[in-house]
Amino acid sequence: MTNKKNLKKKKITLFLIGVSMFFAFQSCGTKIKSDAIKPSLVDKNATEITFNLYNKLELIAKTGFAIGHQDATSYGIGWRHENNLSIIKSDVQEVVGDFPAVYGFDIGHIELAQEKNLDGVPFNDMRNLIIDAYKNGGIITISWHLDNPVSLGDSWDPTPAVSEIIKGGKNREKYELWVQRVANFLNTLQINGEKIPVIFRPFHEMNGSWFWWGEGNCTASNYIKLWQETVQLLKDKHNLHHIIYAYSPNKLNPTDDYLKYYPGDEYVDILGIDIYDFNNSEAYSNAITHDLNIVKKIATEKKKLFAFTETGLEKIPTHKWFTEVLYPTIENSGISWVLLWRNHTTSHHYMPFKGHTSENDFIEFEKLPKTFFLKDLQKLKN
Ligand code: BMA
Repeated sequence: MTNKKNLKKKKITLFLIGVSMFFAFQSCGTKIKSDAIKPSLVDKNATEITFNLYNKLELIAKTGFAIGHQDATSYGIGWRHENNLSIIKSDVQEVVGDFPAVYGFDIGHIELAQEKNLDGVPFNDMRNLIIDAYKNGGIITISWHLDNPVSLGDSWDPTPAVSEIIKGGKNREKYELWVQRVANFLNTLQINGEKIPVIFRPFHEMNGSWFWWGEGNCTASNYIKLWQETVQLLKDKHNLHHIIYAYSPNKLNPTDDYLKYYPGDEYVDILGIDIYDFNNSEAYSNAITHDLNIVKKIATEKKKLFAFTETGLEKIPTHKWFTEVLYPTIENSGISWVLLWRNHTTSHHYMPFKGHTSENDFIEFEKLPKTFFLKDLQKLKN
């Protein structure tokens, strides 16, 4: 008991340090406007609240890391969101009494102008859930499992397509329409006329060969062109200025170069990495330590933030996985957030839910000093 209380106290102390730092820089420059504290983003015309989001992530990383969950409020085990904003559920909330700090969403199939994303989440509900999460102080990150523009198969259809959608490619026009649909959706994420800042993480895990934009299915130089041209379309053609761009390769194989597909400092704001535990905690921890060291070194040189953009152990069969595997491995890593993947079914989920065997371990994880959930972030708000 005493131990738990001490931990909670420590968490509060860390916050107080964070909050005083926050107010310190808020008071010396009026609201993040001073050049000294304005981060250098891909979008030089990013809105003030977008710069603020980046600063908030930086502040979080100084004392801990935000806990994220993919599709946290869209569905969980045994339930789906029912378009009623007075009932916002989350498996995380049911277990620990608090929502995650980072909310992951995926806009796969927005490019096809469909009503629902690839996992059956209606885009109208997604928009409402994003607005609600942001209103409550949550951080939004969006991935895009888009279909293959050439074969019309899904993201996992490796038919080469990148060379056909970059400038000069046969399917360029179609791709520009797809990006326009992305822009249209992102543009509708607004509160009182102000657009909600979003961390966009397209074309992830490109060093693996499972997506059509991945290793072996396109060249690195074409991948880079696709990324750069996509950013240009969103930022310069569609005038989106509420986007922070995150690059996230998958776990590095021994010969992988983290920067092989890197689109350049002018096109990336946050460096990420996706690493899953395939039922081997030791290999998993070693991979995180090894890869995050590399990401941290590069991010520090580039003066950019970094994050653990996807992770999890499917079904969480390992005893005390959160407190004894994940936490000690990332405790001193310097990441801004860690995003656990979705809770789809009892055989495909990465967060515990009420009644799951790791429920108590996750309750302990929430109490640890560096894990920031939604209420912790709310204390950071000025
Ligand atoms: C994958 C799996 C798929 C899902 C996709 C996009 O990792 O969870 O079932 O469709 O993410 O959410």
